[in-house]
Amino acid sequence: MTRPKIALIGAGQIGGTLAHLAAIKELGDVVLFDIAEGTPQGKALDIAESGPSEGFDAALKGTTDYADIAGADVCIVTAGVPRKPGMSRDDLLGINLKVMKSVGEGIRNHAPDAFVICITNPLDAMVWALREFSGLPHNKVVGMAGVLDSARFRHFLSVEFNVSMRDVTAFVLGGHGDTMVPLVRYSTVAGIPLPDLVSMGWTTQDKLDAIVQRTRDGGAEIVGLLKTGSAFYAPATSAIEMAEAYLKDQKRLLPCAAWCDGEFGLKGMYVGVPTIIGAGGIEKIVDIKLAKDEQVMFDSSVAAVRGLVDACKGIDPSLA
Ligand code: A3D
Repeated sequence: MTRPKIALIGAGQIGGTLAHLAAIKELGDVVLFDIAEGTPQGKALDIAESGPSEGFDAALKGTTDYADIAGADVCIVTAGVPRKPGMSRDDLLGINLKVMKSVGEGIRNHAPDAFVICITNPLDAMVWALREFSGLPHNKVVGMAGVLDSARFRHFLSVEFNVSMRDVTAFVLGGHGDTMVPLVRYSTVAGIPLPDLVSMGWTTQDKLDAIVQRTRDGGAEIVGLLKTGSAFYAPATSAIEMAEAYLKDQKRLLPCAAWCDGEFGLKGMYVGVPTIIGAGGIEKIVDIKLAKDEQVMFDSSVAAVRGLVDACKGIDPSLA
């Protein structure tokens, strides 16, 4: 039996971290692709040389030739540009849309059977465009955002409650932007919902509101600190969690930007919703019922995503 093949399109900050994690976890052999000659080759060799100390068996190859991703089981896309301080994710739209066109064509021509995870921002619009350009089935193309946003929420909650983050579950839905929807009601410490923990005096509503806002601003907080780019460790870890769920048929329930065709009352669009990921890709969208205030937030997030998709159609008429 051969090892799975994982193609990473974009060998920048997230791409390099993805390659290192995939190798350490022995998820498969890794191909790092980038247009910047030398970067993918250099990172692949550097990571391969960490193998003897770490003790992993995985082959790593760096390339600028799409032919090398042939037959990939998973493609994770980070190609494009990240934010700088003062920029919103939406400011990246024009540049990254062109990148999605070339990446989509590369995947269509060389790895049409792959499970594709998009990370490039603005996420919900880019995963839509990548699906359009690649022509792959909708259940095999998904965006990573909810796992990361939920992980940030979980981290902040575990610090506030002084409990292991393993016991904190949290859910963030909607688009990956300022309008994302952290679902307080569905977030728990070992099954105890956050509103109950407020009633029990574990925290106050004001503190919880501040954590929700910090989660929404989680990406900008890191951009502000780094100044030269955006977060990459936690984004890479989140995408690896999704790739592993697919490769090992784990049937994980993870919030992802998935194609909704009726679910959540949406007809034909990508947005962050709870999904089940297994060997069939996105095997199911878990259509939870939202409370009135949650629905209002979700609707405004959906409207923001629709605006970005319309902007893509305006820039590239082939998408209209
Ligand atoms: P960076 O370190 O700049 O890496 C991007 C790489 O893409 C560079 O090495 C480029 O050379 C390469 N690239 C550019 N154009 C192409 C092309 N046409 N084909 C192949 N490669 C190309 O950025 P990064 O790794 O920090 O971030 C990558 C993307 O992820 C950005 O768009 C970020 O905004 C986004 N991001 C998303 C999240 C989410 O949660 C969704 C979180 C963090 C970053």
